[in-house]
Amino acid sequence: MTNLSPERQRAMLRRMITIRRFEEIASEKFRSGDIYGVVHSYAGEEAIAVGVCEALRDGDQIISTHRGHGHCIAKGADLNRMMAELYGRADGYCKGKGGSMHIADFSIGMLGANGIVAGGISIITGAGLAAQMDGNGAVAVGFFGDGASNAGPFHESINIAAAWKLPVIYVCENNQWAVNVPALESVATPNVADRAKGYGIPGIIVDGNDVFAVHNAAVDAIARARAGQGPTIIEAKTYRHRRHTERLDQPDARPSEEVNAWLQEDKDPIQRMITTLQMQEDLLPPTVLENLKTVVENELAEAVSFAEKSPFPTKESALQDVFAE
Ligand SMILES: Cc1ncc(C[n+]2csc(CCOP(=O)(O)OP(=O)(O)O)c2C)c(N)n1
Ligand SMILES: [Mg+2]
Repeated sequence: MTNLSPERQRAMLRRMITIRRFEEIASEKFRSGDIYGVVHSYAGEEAIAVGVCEALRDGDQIISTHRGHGHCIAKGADLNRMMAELYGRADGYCKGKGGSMHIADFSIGMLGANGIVAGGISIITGAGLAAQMDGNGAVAVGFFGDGASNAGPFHESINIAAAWKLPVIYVCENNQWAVNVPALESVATPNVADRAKGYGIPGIIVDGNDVFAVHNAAVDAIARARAGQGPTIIEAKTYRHRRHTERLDQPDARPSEEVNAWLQEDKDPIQRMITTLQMQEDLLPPTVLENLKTVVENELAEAVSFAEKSPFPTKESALQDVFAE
């Protein structure tokens, strides 16, 4: 349960639907050849980005992964510039030269998606150290996958963050697979959060498809970090709806019964939130839900049209922005 106001709950639902529709459109436009590079869909994991980011305030920072669109949207990134970047256009976040895995917006505290698995974990630990040194009360949140939790940066970063009591929240999105490798085969403990004991910090396991459970866990971990008590690992159990990437030649090793079970309404994070809201009188009348979906649809149609109208970067711009001034 939650004590969030009805307005905030509806705003969270709207963000989750925006992420889902953004991903559906990105998949479609990838298949039609309009989007270049790669696209890793966040569909099915929306409750994690939205539940956590709703607990943050301005000045807090996050870092993302190769599966980064949901984190960008949850932190308030501009949909037009995101879509234009996927389209490889000059008005995109990286002027069309980065694509899906390089979107960042420092003005909203989004330090970037990242193509290096676990690469973001050390960067966000540095952001936590900076916040501690500045004494500004800000926190830093690092999102990463189950696969990333087996890489060196996870262990090195969390060790030092725990020793120095840095204000960092490590959010493991355990979608149970790293490309085609099941977490059960590659993670030595049953839960990633169990590893927190080894660093002397709390390790919390939540249902990552329950936006309120995620939000409550984030509120507690953030309060702890702001109070100078150090980092927390939150492990959110979830599942990705689509295969690892949209690339057409990529196989999906996941058993189809397993995938189908996670696609059902009772597991879907958006449908679950809608059901919860509708159980409370007047929180989400059908007309309000329809209206909300229409607003999202219009925003995304506008983003696609913005991307389509934006020019490709010029040849001359290829070597610009390579080195810092
Ligand atoms: C350092 C590094 N090694 C390998 C890869 C290739 N790679 C891309 S995504 C991925 C799996 C990541 O799995 P996980 O962390 O669970 O995230 P998920 O894709 O499930 O969200 C791998 C191995 C990479 N990008 N970077
Ligand atoms: Mg994974």
